[in-house]
Amino acid sequence: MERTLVILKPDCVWRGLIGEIIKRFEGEKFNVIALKMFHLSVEEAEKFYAVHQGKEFYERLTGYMSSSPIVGMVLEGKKAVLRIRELIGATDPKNAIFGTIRNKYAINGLMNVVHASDSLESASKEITFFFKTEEIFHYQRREE
Ligand code: FUP
Repeated sequence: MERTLVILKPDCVWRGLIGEIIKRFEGEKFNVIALKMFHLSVEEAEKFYAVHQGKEFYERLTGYMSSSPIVGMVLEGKKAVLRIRELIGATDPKNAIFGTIRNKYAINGLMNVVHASDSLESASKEITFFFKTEEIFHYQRREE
């Protein structure tokens, strides 16, 4: 089992897509094991996206991510990091494969509905950024 960090971005929240996107993840047998709403400060967004510091979209990205509430969650499941990245699709919706979340819902390469960790290493760092150990749970999926 792997864990990955997912953020439902401002455009997901303000368009009322929170439930829709979580439904997609749960439908693919991922368990939501932590869930919280945040309104990041610019400084927090800058820290979270520090890896992109210096890129031309950095200010736009950190300004956007701190502009309104977001939802952070930890998803658990088999090959979660890779499979969630496949489910969300390419950064720019023009390049996202048909049927992926970003292909269906993203407005553009910035307002692209979801963030998901891109490696096990970043998943671990990003989960720690948003959640304390005691805010993360574990349970078995039962279908009955
Ligand atoms: P992704 O992992 O698919 O979210 O994409 P990146 O880590 O490359 O980029 C993180 C975020 O930066 C994107 F979700 C949106 C923003 N971004 C842009 O606004 N323009 C770009 O050209 C690339 C990324």
